[in-house]
Amino acid sequence: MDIARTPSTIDGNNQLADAPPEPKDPPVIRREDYKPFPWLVPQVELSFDLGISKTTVQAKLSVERNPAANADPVIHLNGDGLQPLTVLIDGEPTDSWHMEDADLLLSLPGESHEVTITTEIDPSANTQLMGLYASDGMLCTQCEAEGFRRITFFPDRPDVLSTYRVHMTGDAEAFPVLLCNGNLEASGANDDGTHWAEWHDPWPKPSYLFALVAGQLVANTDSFTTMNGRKVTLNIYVRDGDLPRTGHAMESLKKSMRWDEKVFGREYDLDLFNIVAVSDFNMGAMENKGLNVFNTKYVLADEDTATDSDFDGIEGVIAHEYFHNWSGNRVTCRDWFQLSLKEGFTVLRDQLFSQDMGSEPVKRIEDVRVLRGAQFPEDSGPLAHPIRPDSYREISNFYTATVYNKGAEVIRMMRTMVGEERFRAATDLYFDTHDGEAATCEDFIRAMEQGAGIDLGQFRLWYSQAGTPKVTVRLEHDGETATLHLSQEVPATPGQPEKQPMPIPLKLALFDRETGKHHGEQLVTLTKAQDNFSFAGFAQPPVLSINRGFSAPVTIQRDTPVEDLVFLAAKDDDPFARYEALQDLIVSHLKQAVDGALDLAAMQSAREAIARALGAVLADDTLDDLMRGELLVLPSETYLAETMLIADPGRIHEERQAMRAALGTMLEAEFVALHQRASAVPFSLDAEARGARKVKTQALIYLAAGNPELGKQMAWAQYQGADNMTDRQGALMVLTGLTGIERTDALMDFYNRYQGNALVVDKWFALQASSMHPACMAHVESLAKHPDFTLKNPNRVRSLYMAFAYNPHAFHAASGEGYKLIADVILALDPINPQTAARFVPQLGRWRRIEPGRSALMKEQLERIASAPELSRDTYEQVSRSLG
Ligand code: 0A1
Ligand code: ZN
Repeated sequence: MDIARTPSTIDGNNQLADAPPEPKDPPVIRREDYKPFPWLVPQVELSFDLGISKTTVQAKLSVERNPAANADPVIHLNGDGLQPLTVLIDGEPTDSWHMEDADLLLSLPGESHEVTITTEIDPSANTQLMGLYASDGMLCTQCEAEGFRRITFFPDRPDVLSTYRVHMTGDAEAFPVLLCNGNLEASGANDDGTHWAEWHDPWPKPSYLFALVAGQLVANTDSFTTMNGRKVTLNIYVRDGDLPRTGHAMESLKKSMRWDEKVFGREYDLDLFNIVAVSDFNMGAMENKGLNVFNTKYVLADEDTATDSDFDGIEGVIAHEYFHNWSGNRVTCRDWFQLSLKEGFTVLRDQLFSQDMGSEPVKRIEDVRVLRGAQFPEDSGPLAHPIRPDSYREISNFYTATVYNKGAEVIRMMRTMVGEERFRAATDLYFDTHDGEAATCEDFIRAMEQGAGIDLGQFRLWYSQAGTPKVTVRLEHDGETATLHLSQEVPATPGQPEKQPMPIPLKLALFDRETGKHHGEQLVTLTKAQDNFSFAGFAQPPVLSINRGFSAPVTIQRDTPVEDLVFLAAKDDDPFARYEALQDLIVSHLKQAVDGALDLAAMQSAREAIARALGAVLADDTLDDLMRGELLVLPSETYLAETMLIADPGRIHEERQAMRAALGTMLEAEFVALHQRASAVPFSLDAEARGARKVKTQALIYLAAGNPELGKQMAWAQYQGADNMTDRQGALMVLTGLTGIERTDALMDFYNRYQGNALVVDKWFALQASSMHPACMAHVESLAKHPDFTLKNPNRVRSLYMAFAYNPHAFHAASGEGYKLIADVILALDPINPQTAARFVPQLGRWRRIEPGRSALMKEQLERIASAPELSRDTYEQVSRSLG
């Protein structure tokens, strides 16, 4: 049972209260109902007596009436699964409190008081990993969004800001390291084998940014001197044996700190910045003030155990959490509906950082791929919501690609419209104006308007309307003039049947066919449902390149002539547009193929055109290999399905694989040559060597599809000769999709080599669960019985089951067994870790967009979950929205 819904049985007079009926429907929280909290809590003193299975918490809150709110003599303190052991007002025991569900309500007679409450928790029983929990013998916390109420009773909402003083005591052997937010002010040993530490965080913060860690940890220590000369000690705490794998994270942290000073003028504000890596964590990482807690996946890396993309992931997540120190911590959110205020902005900041650290176009393509693969499907399904949602039942369900990634795109559009300089002026104004406050998206927009001098009246629709706008494009040519006809439609989404036109900034260029050149990129903003834009001086019809750099998160509908796509794929000077043309060429062909609209001859000639375009990519020596590798990646099956009203995942898989095989055959010699050339580049972490590794595995993927025997031989050779994880994993991925002894041998070798390294064993599970092998489902079923598998560790659960759920050919098996398997996982995981369980629901929630046979089977599984007697709020909300 979800503890949050456990009826309360005690009140302040220690009498048994009537248990209220179990709420069938968890309540809906609405944005429009926001009210400031009647009490301020300027200071908090916490005292922890730490133990793995019993931790005692004493919380002393100084509270005073909030002059900006309606007075209320009762202070409402949230709790989740807690019982108060003692309640004191101004040091005196009181019985003027009672429980309301899981919360504690306390009557306060005066204007200001000191409230002291003692609670006791069992971290070892906390499998949700929210609040204080045990991981591998250490204790750590996760408080965003509503975990603090599982530690002590508190107004657990982001607009209540307090300074924290924390005293922690624990066994010196079990917990030699005691960490909390802010600065360590004192520490010492007791006679009984325990020791203690006292931490003080001078910056007022909401409870979701509280963190505490206690355990046997070692640190990689370094330092950073800020632009104004503050010397900051940096620590990355890990398990003893992991220290040699923290170097990349530390370098990433120092780069992030320097970059935020240079690009956003943001300086770090404490003398200490600590990061702790834990292996049990629901998400990627958490930006707690001065004490970031990270999933080990986003800290630990070396060339033997991490791929190039793992290295990039670490750099990006370290930056993301560090950047939150300003966008999130110094300026926080008023309420959880404003989540995109900190997340959308921080994702944009980390994207811009990664663009600057590596290849700008490659990073842009990757980010757009994520948006299309994860956010577009969300925006077109039953879980669609605006980047600033209007309601929720469980806020954990709104840490979504929409709030994060579309949120970043929305701010990126503002930046595109005003330019970098004015954007910086606006972000400076935002930080200056709202420093120390709990702000709203509206505050951000207003700072943007004032600081950058732009009217965002209509643009606000991007915050309130869900759905990916569809822009239809037609180019007409008459005499000397080219006329662009644009129209837009924002699709209906749940709760939003009618939509208004939004401002859509589109970067475009018109190319002269003869010279292959254009007269400069332009920005047009479509603000109406329909509009025309004329361009003079074109004696011949130009070739249109539109939504360059993906300037707006929309889909473009256009019947672009194949020769124009081929032209752009070869000549566009915007690398993103070049990628896009190639993708369009492939997507439009595959859509026709899936529809059965092509006879043999048409199929052959379309594949030849694509092979020519890819051949040009292979031969183009102006491209670096990182970009070449990017251009070779085929549109995903999920994205292809998204471009169709109703998708047949089986047909999509067949046609995409058949095309890949045809390309592998037609370009066999070129791919073999590419693989040979790239294999000669020695290992290093520079762009050239990384590019070489990327194209090497891409070549193997095509070769394995076209000529499995050759692909197998080459992959096996790459596997055996690999001196780094990128090559080894790439080869193993290809082998895992094939049959034969090499597959078995390589998988066994990989497991034996890395047994005991949890992050690499995760890869081993994930490779098999995401493989192209026809028996993937059977493999997953048997891996679930592997001694290394557990439902208790979110990384392991994701490596097996999330990989499977996002492996279309396996998940969408026509028999429906894939759906059943995921529904079983949801039901088994829900009582253990509801947050992670609920994250599987969206895949089943796609049922309305899938062909009727499978659709019915998906819905059936959703209904089976819905009828389970006790569902968490998390899963209940996702399932009911998916069926609604
Ligand atoms: N604020 C974090 C994300 C995060 C959210 C909830 C968590 O609880 C399970 C953990 C992390 C970020 O954006 O990185
Ligand atoms: Zn974040």
